[in-house]
Amino acid sequence: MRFIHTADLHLDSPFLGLTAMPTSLWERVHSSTFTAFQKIVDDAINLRVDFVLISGDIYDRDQQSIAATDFFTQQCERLNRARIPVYLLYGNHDYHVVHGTDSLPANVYVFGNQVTTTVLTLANHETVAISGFSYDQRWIERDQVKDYPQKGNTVWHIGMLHGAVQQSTANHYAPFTISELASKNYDYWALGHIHKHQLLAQNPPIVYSGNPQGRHKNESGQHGYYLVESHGKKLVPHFKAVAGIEWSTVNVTAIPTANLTEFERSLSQQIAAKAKKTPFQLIALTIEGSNHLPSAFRHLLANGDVLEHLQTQNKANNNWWIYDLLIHQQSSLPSMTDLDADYWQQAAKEVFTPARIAELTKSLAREADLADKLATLDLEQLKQATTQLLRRED
Ligand SMILES: [Mn+2]
Repeated sequence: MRFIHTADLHLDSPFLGLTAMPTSLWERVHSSTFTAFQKIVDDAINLRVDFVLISGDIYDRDQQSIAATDFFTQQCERLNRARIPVYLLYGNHDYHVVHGTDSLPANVYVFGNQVTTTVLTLANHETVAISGFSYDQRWIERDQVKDYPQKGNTVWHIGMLHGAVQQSTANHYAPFTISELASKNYDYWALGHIHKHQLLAQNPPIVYSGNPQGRHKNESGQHGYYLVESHGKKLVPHFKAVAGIEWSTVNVTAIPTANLTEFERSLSQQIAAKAKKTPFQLIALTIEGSNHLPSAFRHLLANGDVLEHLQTQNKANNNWWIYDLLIHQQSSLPSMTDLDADYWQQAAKEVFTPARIAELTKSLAREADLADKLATLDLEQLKQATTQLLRRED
């Protein structure tokens, strides 16, 4: 048996905040969630897998774009023509009350809002039970795993679940424990929700596939899917990268030079040496040691001119795009007077409090997932970024 486990396609993610990008690159970035899933479907067909599992968050928003639904239906139709069944459930981003197959092709099995189990018979007559459920609301706070049956008479049993390991507080996404999953005696757990691919356990594999395409800087590194194959009585997952765009950070050293052109050339050379060659890199450039630069250079770094020059010179580059430039905090900023510094510290203490962030979170909670992002915000990082921004206004 051989199957594909994917999740969190987040089709039609908006990729906000990438400005100044050449149109052709922007189009490539904007279509990358589509391209990544298309590659998965290509692989499914070329590798003749027995079936494809999609563990939730197929769409980025509960109000899906027509472009996204049309595209997804077409890709399922390709799998249908290749006689490859698809098993899917909806997660916290695309939650809704499921009616039948949601007008998808006949090869697609859509899990309803209660845990159900369906059994597939493979060409070699082996039986595979697959259990799962779809979200009907953004938050599912009740542990759903107790509704999943124990493994029965089938040769294989796979659990599909969009959820997160139970924490001490804020369990909004079908919380579970690893031992609880293991106790079902299944052969594989195909998880969705966490976007970083990882195995929570080996035996049996309890696996987050991650999203096939990172959508922002916090989703850096490789993204793809798991190809799962039977080896005797075990199911073994192999990670396959498909993302066409990778978010990364590159650290470079500010080397004092005679003029700005040389300075920028030295930055470009360091990036060329350090950036991964493939796939295409969206780079946040971190500059170290800028306190050794002449003040005119430091000013051009801080006010965004250097970033703009690097972007302009780099327009035709096929390997990377620098979307942000960060000056390493240590002694890299123009000095404030002691009085200013005192006021800043005092204001920062009052402004960046968990209570204030929580208040802001509430007022913005209608934005899907924003509440979660803000809840996990790194206060120190926010403070640093804000400091840098404020000091650009000189
Ligand atoms: Mn997701």
